[in-house]
Amino acid sequence: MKFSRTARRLILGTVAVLATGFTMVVVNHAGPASAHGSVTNPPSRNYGCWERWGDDHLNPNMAQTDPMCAQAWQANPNTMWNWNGLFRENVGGNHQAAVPDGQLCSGGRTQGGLYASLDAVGAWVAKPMPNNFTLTLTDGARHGADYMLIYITKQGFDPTRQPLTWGSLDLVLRTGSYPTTGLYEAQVNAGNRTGRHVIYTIWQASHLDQPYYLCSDVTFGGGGGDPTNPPPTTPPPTNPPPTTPPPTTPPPAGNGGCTATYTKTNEWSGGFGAQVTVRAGNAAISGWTVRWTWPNGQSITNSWNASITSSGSAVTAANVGHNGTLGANASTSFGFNGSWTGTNAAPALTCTAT
Ligand SMILES: [Cu+2]
Repeated sequence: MKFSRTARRLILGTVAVLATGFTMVVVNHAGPASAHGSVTNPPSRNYGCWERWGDDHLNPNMAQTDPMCAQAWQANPNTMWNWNGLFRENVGGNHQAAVPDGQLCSGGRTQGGLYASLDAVGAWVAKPMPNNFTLTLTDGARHGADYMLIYITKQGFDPTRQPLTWGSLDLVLRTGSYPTTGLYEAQVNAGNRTGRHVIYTIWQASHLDQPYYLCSDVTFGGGGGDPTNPPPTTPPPTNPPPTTPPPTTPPPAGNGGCTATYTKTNEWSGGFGAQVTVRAGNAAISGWTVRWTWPNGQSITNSWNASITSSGSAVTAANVGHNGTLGANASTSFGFNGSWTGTNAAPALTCTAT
């Protein structure tokens, strides 16, 4: 059996938890090394914070680029190290009785309130998703699933300003059972929702009466964008084609260099999502910086997997702790959401390796 990157980081997390002593006894029925699970795509709040910042959680840039993760790390790093332990037991299927309004993302302040910071209302980094998507739950303990219940916030609800309540959710899918493979996928249809939403997943594990309560922040395309803005009078196409198709073969980079490729992944009225792929040249690199100037005054609202600073239209995106080292010809990516008006053309990128 091989140790995935996740497993290795989990072991590091275990060391960190052990170092804090008694906390682990309170929050883990079998210790983090036994690994339970969470929704990994679209990432749950604490899994996302762990994925983006786990190797770099003291980075002061987090407060600006990912403020909700910053407050969660500040409240208790174990919320992230134990991203797979957000469960209750013996609920008997009465989830709404066990988990009060305003506490949905912490499972009703389960585990002694270890996950309370996940209920904080604000601009959690949201992943752009198509309206039909595959939700993935990763279960390191292979508990299986009796079912998953997948809810999505109603159109018009603003998770950046309103606490999540049962009344703000629609149940969109109740799955059947899953065998103990450790990977549970569900095909989810978000209908014609647009803009920011929360996916709320309840995973009923099969080995015990042990449900997990998992919030994932997403944006849906197809129009709308910021829910505080009036809806567009002409609905944009549900799947706007990217204006700049990614090149099939990245241009070569010199020894020690890198290249960066911009792909607009989604666009709606006033907003868009983009991904930048960074590829090392013919030699390994230990860090990278991508720079560009927005051609149409676009601006970045939130980002992940890069440390981004802007000065006017000029943007500098540097690697974070976990994605700076790339082998020869290896690649990584970072992403962001932004806002635009008028024209939303792709910028020209430059990549500098260190
Ligand atoms: Cu478990």
